[in-house]
Amino acid sequence: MVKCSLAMDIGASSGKMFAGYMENGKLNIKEVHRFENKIIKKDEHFCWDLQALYAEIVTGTHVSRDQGFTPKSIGIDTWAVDFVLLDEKDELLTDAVSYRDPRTDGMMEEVFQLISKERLYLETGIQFQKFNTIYQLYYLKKHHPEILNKAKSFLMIPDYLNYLLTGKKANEYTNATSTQLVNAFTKKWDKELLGQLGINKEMFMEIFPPKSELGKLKPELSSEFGFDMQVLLPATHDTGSAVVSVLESDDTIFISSGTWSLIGVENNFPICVTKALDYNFTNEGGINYRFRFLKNTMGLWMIQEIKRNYNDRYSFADFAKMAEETGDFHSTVNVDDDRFLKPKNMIEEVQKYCSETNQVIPKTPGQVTKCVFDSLAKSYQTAINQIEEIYEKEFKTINVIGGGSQNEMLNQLIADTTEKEVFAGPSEATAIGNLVSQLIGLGEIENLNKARQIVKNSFEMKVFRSKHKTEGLK
Ligand code: LFR
Repeated sequence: MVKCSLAMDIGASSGKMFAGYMENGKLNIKEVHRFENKIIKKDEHFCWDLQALYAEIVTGTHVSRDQGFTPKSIGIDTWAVDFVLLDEKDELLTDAVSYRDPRTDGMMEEVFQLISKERLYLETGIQFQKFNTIYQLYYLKKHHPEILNKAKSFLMIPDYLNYLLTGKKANEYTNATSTQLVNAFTKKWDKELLGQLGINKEMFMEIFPPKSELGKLKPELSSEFGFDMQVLLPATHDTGSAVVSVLESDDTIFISSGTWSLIGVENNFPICVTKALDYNFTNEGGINYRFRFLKNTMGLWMIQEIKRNYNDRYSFADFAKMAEETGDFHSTVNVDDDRFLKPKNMIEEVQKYCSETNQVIPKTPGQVTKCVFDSLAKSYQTAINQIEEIYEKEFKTINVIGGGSQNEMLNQLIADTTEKEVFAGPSEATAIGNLVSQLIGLGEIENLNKARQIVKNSFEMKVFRSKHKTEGLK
């Protein structure tokens, strides 16, 4: 039996469990379980199926044991902003409504009537997205005050899954910052903001930073598994865990590429200058109270939806190949337009956009995906220009991490568009970041710096250089 830690990394489209352990100074990871995650419709709302996700955590833990691992600890990360509310008996008062549900339409503007945009930004450092928790809670306040009145505990998705494992209720720091309700300087719930919104402050739990030990499994679970393990907090916001795996360098911009593309740099302090507000950059809380200064831009969600709209006839690799073979096709869309958040049919939405903007309408699967890839690269370029403008400096390299880093066509396109050197990998950055945070918590890795060196030495990276630059050198 190999002693390990388990990382449960749940994204919007799939969940994966990895067993990780150190061997000869390197981190080994093994995928032990994988499953699909998707949004389901419940009472007119788009929701996540939390009971199914919990069942997958239990299954994955059993499987890890069957594959010869003895887990010492487990850490869970998921997407951000979504939550559930519990009543005084710790029963669920709400479904886990997805951030893609239109219930928050118009809520941001209503909140701005109570608290100015500038003040919200100066205190929280968080970018404005209509689905942030603050606007979801405001929707409840407006349309279902009876639910908010009964709520005794506010738990975000990983907090709730941790609660099911341990019986302990706590809010984890990195994910809590995505609510836009945590003060960027005190790192605590901003009671003044909550007061102004008229939202019950008492339901928020104590905030614990990554690397904290939450507790052991509930007795019934440890007897079911036949072993006990610690539930440790990684950065429970997946992007927070992913960025633990980036190259430590002052010259590098990261792109965490998955359902979303998160483009930015890491700092020791939040940057809340006017330009950052104008460009809608965020300062999300990270491990060791670092801040991710980044822009949330559209990611592979559009491709995931296009794949679904073609009835899963093609794989992601097929799409990349077809796009590459498409050749001369140059229509692009503004990927960050809200119309692409949850359209009825992504292919039709892309076609409609091209038609409305008098461009050639993409018809074949290759044309549709080439249009999306080109548009993504264009949006990355804009975000990078904005970072360089705010920093008043040029960054030399880009580190693409996450599942999207396996898309060689997109990597090359990023290198060609930005004329920067692109380092691609690790593709499992989130699970790796989750694991090394646990290992720091357990005292098996000294600190974050050491963890980043270990990641760099343990996983391969591919380099992509601009074709224009290379041709210029010949
Ligand atoms: C990525 C991510 C982003 C967050 C979005 C919605 O998976 O966590 O960081 O803005 O999902 O929660």
